[in-house]
Amino acid sequence: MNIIFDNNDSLDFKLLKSNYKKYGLVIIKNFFSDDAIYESYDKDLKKIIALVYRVKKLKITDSNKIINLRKNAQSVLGGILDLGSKNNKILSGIKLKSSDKIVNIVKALLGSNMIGTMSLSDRLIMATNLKIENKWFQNVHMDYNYVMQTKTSLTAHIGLGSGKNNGGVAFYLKSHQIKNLPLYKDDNGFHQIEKDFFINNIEKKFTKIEFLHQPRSIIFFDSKLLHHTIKNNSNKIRTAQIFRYSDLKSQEAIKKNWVGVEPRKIGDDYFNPIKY
Ligand SMILES: O=C(O)CCC(=O)C(=O)O
Repeated sequence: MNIIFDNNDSLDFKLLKSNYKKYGLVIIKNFFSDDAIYESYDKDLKKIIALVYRVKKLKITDSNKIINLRKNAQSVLGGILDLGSKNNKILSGIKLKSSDKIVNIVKALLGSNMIGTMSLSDRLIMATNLKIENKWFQNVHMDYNYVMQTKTSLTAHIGLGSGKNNGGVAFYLKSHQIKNLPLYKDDNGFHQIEKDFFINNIEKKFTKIEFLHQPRSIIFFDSKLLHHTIKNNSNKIRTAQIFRYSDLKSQEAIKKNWVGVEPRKIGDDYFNPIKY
């Protein structure tokens, strides 16, 4: 099994593709070991945090800047996370999303030279070890249900920041091959897998791997691959950026006129849209 690669190995796109097809994912450590576009986005995120501390009068009860925002200024942190999400609104983030380094691998994995993205599909994560994070905890799911448009699509999950091994993502290898997953929507609108099916047909049958957060790494995974968040139990922030890509030439995308899910409301708290 070869799922985890290192950017120091010369990357063989054919090998990446055959493993991606088989297991539903490939992970490349140190992918951004020397990458000005990545650095620029990572720096911008830090600058935005520094900016809000300069210009807003924030209550300070924790020395960690992001934990402090989570504790004392939810809407400020929500606004920052929203800048990197649904869809990314920071130019250095948009540049990273469309950088050749990423897109060339996406083209190879999806087998297409016409790559697009889906509405609502970017997500910036700054996960602390606070209990409130449970609100955004992603239980076992596939991304396709949330982005739609086409199953010929993938998620790129990028490790940012400096914290390491502070939570991460777990994947059920080969689960992208499951047909007709029985799902229901829970009270929060999340797609849950029927419990018995999950225990008997997923937990018992598919191998799970856990990839703990590593800055500068990238994970490419099929949007049908089942995965879940691993909680951050450390006092270091887990900063990650998710970008999603699709094959605009796929039959499904064309049939649907490329429609995916539509953006709903703005802000971290979807049920309380910002008032003007
Ligand atoms: O917590 C993570 O990094 C994974 C999040 C996730 O699975 C998602 O947003 O679809």
